Amino acid sequence: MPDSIFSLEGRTALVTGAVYGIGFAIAKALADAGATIVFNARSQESVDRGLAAYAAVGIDAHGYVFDVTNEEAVDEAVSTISNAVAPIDVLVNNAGIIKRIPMTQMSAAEFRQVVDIDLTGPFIMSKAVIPAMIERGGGKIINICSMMSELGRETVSAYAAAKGGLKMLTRNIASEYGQYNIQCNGIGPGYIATPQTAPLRERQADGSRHPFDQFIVARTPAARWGDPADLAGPAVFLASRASDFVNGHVLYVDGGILAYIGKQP
Ligand code: NAP
Ligand code: GCO
Repeated sequence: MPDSIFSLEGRTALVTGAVYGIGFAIAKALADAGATIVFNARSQESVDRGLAAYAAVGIDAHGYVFDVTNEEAVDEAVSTISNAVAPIDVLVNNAGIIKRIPMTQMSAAEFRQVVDIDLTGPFIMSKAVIPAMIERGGGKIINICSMMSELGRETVSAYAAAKGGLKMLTRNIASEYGQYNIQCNGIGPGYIATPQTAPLRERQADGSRHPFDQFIVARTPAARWGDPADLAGPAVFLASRASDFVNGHVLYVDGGILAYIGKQP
């Protein structure tokens, strides 16, 4: 329904790192709402894999090869996309990595790599698209945050620092550019079943569930891991006119984890 406040007809969305996982699910949701989809990956092989995946669900997506930490490549890609496809109306900063290493065993280089991709990448991407959004009268930026934007846990110091920073970058972009009708919000997924969390869900040698798998199910009121499709509605909401007065907010899509002390043993 083009006149729906949730419609993305006529809008172009760039979702970073959206060949699979959460990024792909969000891009599919935005496409289903009418958006033209652009995505990136770090290799042509990955882009080709993504194009095939989108085609398989009827989406004629546009794929570009660039690393979100490479400012020159990002600036060139945003310019190319604007000319070859359309100016970017919606940016979803999804690309991200995690390293699960006890902090005292993590090298500074490993820490910097996580922060560079998960925090500096969204800065570089947002800086690249905001000037044209201002010229065009507005835009939407959605940063994919995390439970680790609010909580810590063992072995994820770099990731938590980056995602905590991403929450504040979200608030600062909202503060600095809200006057130009740019809304910058976050989505904070809970524990979602994707390749990134596969190690936390692997079956044990005896066939039992991974202890972390059991922990998350006990810690989640919904008593399940999230599916990437659970993020579809929140993403469409934050990309659409329906959220034009929502700014600097992180929408947690976590099945209730942040509200819950956890099931008693
Ligand atoms: P994923 O399965 O590991 O996918 C991450 C994607 O980002 C991959 O396509 C990856 O491409 C891409 N990427 C990584 N570094 C990149 C870079 N420098 N430039 C461009 N693309 C890059 O992760 P996911 O579970 O879908 O998570 C997506 C986002 O949600 C991440 O920001 C993650 O932190 C966040 N998140 C995940 C969960 C969860 O439970 N899964 C929960 C909360 C937040 P390659 O294939 O080339 O590596
Ligand atoms: C971990 C997980 C989490 C999820 C997500 C939770 O090792 O704890 O990977 O960090 O990826 O960020 O919201």
